[in-house]
Amino acid sequence: KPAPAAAHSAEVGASGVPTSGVPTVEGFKQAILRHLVSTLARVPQAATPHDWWVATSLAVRDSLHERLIATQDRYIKDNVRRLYYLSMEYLVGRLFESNLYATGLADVARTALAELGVDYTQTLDAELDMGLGNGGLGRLAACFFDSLATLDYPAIGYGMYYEFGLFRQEFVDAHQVEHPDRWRVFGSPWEVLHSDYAQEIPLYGRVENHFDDRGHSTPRWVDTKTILGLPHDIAVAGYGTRTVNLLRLWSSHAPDDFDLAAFNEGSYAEASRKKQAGESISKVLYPNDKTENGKALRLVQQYFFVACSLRDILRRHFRDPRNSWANFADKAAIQLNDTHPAIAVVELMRLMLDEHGLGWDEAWALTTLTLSYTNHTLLPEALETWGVPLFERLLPRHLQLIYEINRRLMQHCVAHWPQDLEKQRTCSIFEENGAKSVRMANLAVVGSHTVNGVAALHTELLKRELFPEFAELYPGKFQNKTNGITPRRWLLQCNPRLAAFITRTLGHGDWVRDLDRLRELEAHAAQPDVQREFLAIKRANKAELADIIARDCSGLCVSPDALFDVQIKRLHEYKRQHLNLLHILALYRRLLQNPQLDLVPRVFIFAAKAAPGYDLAKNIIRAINLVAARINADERIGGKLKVAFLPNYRVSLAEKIIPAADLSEQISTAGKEASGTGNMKLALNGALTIGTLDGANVEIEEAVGAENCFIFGMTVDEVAALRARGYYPRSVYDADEELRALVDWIGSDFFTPGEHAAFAPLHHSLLGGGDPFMVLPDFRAYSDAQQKVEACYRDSTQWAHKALLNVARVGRFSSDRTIREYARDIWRLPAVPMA
Ligand code: B1N
Repeated sequence: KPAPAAAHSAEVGASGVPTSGVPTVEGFKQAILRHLVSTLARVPQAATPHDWWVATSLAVRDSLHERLIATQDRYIKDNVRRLYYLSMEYLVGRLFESNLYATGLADVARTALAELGVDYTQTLDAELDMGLGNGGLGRLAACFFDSLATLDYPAIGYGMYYEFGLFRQEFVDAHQVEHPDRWRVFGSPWEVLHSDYAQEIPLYGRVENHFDDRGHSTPRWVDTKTILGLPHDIAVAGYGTRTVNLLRLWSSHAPDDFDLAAFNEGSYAEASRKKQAGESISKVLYPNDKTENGKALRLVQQYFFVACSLRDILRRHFRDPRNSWANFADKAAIQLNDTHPAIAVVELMRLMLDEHGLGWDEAWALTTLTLSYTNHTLLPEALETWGVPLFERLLPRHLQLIYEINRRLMQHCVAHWPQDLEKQRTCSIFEENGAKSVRMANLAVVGSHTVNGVAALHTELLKRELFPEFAELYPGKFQNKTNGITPRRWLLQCNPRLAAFITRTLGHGDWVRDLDRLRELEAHAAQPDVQREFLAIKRANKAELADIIARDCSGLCVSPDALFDVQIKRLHEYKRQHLNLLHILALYRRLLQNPQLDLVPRVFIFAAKAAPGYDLAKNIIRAINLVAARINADERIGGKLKVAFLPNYRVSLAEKIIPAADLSEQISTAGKEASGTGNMKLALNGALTIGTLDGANVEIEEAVGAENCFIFGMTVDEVAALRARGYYPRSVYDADEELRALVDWIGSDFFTPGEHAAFAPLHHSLLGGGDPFMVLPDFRAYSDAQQKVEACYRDSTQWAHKALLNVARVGRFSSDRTIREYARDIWRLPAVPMA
């Protein structure tokens, strides 16, 4: 739609985005005021920050939706091939600024709000994070959608519209306390509901055989209960392009007749109970990053959102008279984000066989031509399995189909390994140790044309350790796609000082859409004025973070001149926050023993949520909090060490910590972290990495150079060798006097006067519990690497040089690169640029 001439201008804004058709400041002010009055019924004088945020967001959404319609019209007209991304998690964070940047409205909005007398920062801080994910996996999906739109790939992201996202975390007496995240109780300005695309999803019931007049039987799924799925659409705009894609997130409801029947029988309570049961499916995100607990509701969630999504995909396909089953696999690529949507393999088969009358071979060919699967973890406890009885009760027809898929798979295996029962058993979709269960990973591998890992090392281990039989059975099915991060959110938006500096130094802002161009910084990295400016920017960012620390950590005062040592990620034993803690204790103890010790002042910054049922992780949080309290209050160490555990880690907090980090802690046990993406975000913002050879750290070291990061510790092979020899933490403990003192210290009541054995679970896991993640054997190497960090940091010129080289050399970790590779190698997806 052409914009009214008076309210719009065609020009290039200061942020470098073409703004043709973008409102002028005056036009945008009018739009904000119009939404304030007509949508919110508020006069400007009475408007709260939340009101301004909603009104401004709606004004931005006006441009977003115009482009969304244009994009979707084009896709429909050209009957384009689309990517359908199925993910249970989208960790989007805030949308206000990313939508401003993407629509080219950033400068206009700043000026407009200023002229209205409204504080910009307060306005964007009024937005609650859209926290529909646990961590890296969900955030990856969000970064991918930024890149998909930016690169003009037609894509729809399907997922769940949880009423409650990941819990809000508080510390009470150093304990983690969880609160529900009511992120959308007041509605979301970004959401649009299209009730005409609602879906009815059957569940439970039983399978009956129906016989035709010639005695042929066909199975029918009968006596099912019905759940209603409503699609909530969120526009995702590309940066520097007019493409706007969709996230379509489903909420669950009881169908109307549910209430009505019971209501008419005079049983209102029963009616409302059923209504609640219908709504419970999309109520809350499971907060168990990587521990599957076989809960029925989780499987119902998975099936519900997959069933809604596949029906929506088929509806769209068959709406076009040019389409049929013959070209289905040409028009749709469906990506499974881990095994969470793996039931799609079976549901797609069921739809084709039972509802569209296709034969098995054709249905299976179409299914496996369409689906592909990303594996995100090797941890055995994260591999999803569902008990057969549960499956039988929830999805009886699907269970039958899995039996048939497995029967054919086993035929294939027997033909391939006639003598090797063990290999046949390993490939089976059914696990038969005692209670029988369905292995979703095997189902996903068998039902997909491509399986990918998320970093080079992880993909190698995937082929070598997790799926060696499948790698042999299906050579060529496995690929690597190293993760990436969007440079829009993780540099341009979160670090405006560094972003502007890079643009000034390079003489262009092209790096925002082509991150490899950061390489041009290398030529400037040795210049003293460039280094000075980089350090000044880092210091300014650290000063801002210091204010947040004071606000969120009960007034804790930290100096922006100290080294900011940052570990921010989910709390997990394999990520080894407790290794970091041991090092903090080592420094503290060295200082107590020698108060004159010349130590570089450090602020240790943590942020991490623990799964609510993960007791050891919660004990580690408590230990860090209580050690922090003791150290922060100890005047003997002259403020040389501070420990800040920021509560409620989330995307919007990461955006404030990452620009202020000097050192990036990536210290997982080798072989356990599939990739990591925080490692990429921190390096991109000029933090040096201290890390193990795990996940994408390996590729980060390759990219930035071994001399520009601090790699330490056992390799995957060394971990395996030690385990094979027999690892006894006691022997490491006995051999290292300092380490022994530190472990004993944790076991003592020193940090919890009056409370006995507060850290007993942590202490036990390190020693008596066998130290499953090999913290002790990596401690000395870690401590030595930390001393190198310290020496390097004293020479600020050298430090700035290395940091700048990190920024210059991590361009390949842009999710734009990742998405181009998926589009080329897995999805065969052409870009469709909007004119
Ligand atoms: O996925 C990220 C990787 O960068 C991380 O290394 C990896 O740990 C993370 C079950 C998961 N793997 N598995 C999960 C999340 C939720 C859940 O319910 C598993 N998350 C990862 C992106 O590739």
